[in-house]
Amino acid sequence: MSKYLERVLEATKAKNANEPEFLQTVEEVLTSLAPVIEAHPEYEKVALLERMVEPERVIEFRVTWMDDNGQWQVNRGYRVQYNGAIGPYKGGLRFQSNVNLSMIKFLGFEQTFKDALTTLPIGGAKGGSDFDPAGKSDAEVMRFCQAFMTELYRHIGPDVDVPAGDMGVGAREVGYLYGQYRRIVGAFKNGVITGKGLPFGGSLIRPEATGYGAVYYLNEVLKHENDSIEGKRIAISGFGNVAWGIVKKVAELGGKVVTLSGPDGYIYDADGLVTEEKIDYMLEMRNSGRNKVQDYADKFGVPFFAGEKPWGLGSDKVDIIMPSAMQNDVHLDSAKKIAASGIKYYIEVANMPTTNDALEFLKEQKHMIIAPSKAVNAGGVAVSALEMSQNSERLVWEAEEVDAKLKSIMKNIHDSSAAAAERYGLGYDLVAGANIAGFQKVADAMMAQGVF
Ligand code: 2IT
Repeated sequence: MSKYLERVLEATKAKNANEPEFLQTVEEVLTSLAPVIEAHPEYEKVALLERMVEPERVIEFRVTWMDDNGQWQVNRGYRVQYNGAIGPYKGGLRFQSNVNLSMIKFLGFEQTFKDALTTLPIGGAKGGSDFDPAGKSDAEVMRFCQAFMTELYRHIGPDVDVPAGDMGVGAREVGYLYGQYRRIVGAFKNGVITGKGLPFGGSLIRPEATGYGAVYYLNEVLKHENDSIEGKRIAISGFGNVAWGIVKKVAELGGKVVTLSGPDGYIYDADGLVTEEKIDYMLEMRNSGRNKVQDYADKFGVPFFAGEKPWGLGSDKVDIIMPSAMQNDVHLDSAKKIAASGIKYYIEVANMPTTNDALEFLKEQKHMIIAPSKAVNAGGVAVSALEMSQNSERLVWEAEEVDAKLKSIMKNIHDSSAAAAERYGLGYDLVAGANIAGFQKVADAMMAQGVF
């Protein structure tokens, strides 16, 4: 590692010592950039890395709303506008009780490189609140979203910053957020937020996009290995929107997802989630707000493993692993089980689902192929960018058109990541390749625009 890279990494650690998740992603990304920084001594003079790790702007605000008992509640809201070199800031909002600045900064940093990888003109941002919609009434969620947007509206706009959903922010929340924006501003403003409902500027395929995109990316990996998805058994975690998209596309292509997980444990369905009834039941489970995957086991009579994650299954049961739930879902002990199982494909889907030591360990396994989330899950934000295009054109594209674009974007992300790694003599290293390809585009844009 070059002296410059080392110095920036150490300084970032010292400056953000109380932000562990943020430091985790900075360390992961910067470490894999070593050969690029070596090849570009001109970056040091203009403090490129120092500028890249520092968000352009952090907005933190109070959100006051009234609960159903007439009691006022106060939450904290965030929007981190990380890097706008490539286009308007773009990234989701996460509503969950554990949201803090470290989490939003980690997600915003990742988002910057992910958005660059899509090749579409979008910068990186993330936002959210420590408000948890689970267990709240519909009216409470609406009042919270209205209060949140009453502050956020002044910081966003179609040429400035275009938010979307993330965990805890689905179609319902996006609707309420957009409604309040429209009430305040009194104009469509090209939709201003993506993931909208179809009647008011939403894009076909956006709900499916993250999951579909992940499977399209997986397909490119399998093609590279002269392999196919036909008959493959896939273990995923989570059972939310992203998991649903994966399950649907995998079933359509002749594979089968055999696990789902929730905070309560995981289910194993040897027949696979391949029927319409099972796939639709995922939506029911999510909409129930119970947040229990055991409901699936009870309904379909399959085994449920309380308090466990689906990472202990052997290669007699699973061919591909796709962590699709949340950050730091796979620790070193799970990584060791996965490596020992002989399973070949480890395809990250959720943002930063693997701890750094676990990821390092998995990358060392010669029999395995590891794909990184910032590439694999980029289909979601890519279709968000397509929603922005449709909104600015005042058109709605057909599902087939959006899907075809999504497919070609995912292929491009895979191919450009593989090529970037090749260029630096790293072989088929999709993790380093995604970091390098994403970084290079952001770096080129920042270099071209001068120092500020
Ligand atoms: O992590 C992500 O890429 C998202 N939550 C989607 C962001 C977006 O703008 O669609």
